[in-house]
Amino acid sequence: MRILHTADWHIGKQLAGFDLLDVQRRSFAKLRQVAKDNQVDAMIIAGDVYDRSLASERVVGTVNKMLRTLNLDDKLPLLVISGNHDSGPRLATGHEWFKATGLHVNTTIAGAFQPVTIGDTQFFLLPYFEPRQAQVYFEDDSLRRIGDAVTRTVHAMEELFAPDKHHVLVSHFFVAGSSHVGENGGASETSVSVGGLDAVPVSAFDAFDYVALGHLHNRNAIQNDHIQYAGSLVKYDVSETNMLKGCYILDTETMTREFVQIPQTPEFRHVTDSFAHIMDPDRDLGVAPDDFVQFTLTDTEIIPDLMNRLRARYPHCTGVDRQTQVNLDQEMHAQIQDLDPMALLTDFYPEATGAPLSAGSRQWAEATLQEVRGAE
Ligand SMILES: [Mn+2]
Repeated sequence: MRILHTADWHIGKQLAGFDLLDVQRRSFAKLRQVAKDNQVDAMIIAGDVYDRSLASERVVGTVNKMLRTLNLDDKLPLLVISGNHDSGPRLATGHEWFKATGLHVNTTIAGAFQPVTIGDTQFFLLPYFEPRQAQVYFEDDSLRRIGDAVTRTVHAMEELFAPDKHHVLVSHFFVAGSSHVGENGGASETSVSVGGLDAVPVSAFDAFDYVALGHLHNRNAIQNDHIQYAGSLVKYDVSETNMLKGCYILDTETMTREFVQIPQTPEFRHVTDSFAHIMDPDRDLGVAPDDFVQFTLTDTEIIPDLMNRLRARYPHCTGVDRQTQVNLDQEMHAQIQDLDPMALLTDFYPEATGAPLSAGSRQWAEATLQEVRGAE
């Protein structure tokens, strides 16, 4: 049996103020085609279907149409959970009768103990939740960390394991050891990795043959033989411009998976170059007119009306920053840290007042500094 694993659609998300709904619809159409070409038996959507819990009518209409197309037109069973961006109750509206056509939506801890069996595999749908919800569900105040809460949940699931089936978990969490690139805009490798309060240890998932995750937009965030992030359907941050987006096709007989790329149109690119090169009509930067593009300028001087000039040539320019400015700042910062306070003042005083430090002022500053140092 072949199962398509996707996640993090974030329908309704904007990019630097640009509406992405058409981009998302195009990526969805390609995803649908991948499902057809590979004759998959079901599709997993591992959370963050919506970008916001209070989505607009237009966005709700778009998501409904997408799910209906897959489920009713293509007769595809769907396994859907809520992520931290979804409103559980809103996403779950209708789930009681959606089941009739194989559209399985679960947004609660309780629902995670009603596995869905398709062919040779049992699917457990565990949505994103806060430890507080697990404390209430299990009536256990000791479940203060998400890792403990998920471990407890998985132990309870194991009691429901059918011995003659494979076991797949669909979930939406930050797994310890993942590199935290690209969720919510940050390119930063934050320190919430091993043992962090909001991280689930890899060992929590030992019981499962495959763990279909959503949440991190980098599909390579974790390297594990049976745990996989699908990555986002579309590039949502400049840190994701060099990532390949797509989905996974899981073969349940061998429990192996294969990545299928879904190119984004228009593309989202990141270009580092000088303003002159970027504006030169004869130079090919590999940016199509419709592409979203973020620039990092190598120039150091001030460029008046920068964004308007960039957008005149690149209408979908999402932002601009400077390479050199950052480096300069870092260098200056390092130099300043090494400087003696008196040397720093000798430099700073004429910059601030236009006149050099007088002998009297110097004497006074030296005496004050000595006094402060003596007190340390
Ligand atoms: Mn998420």
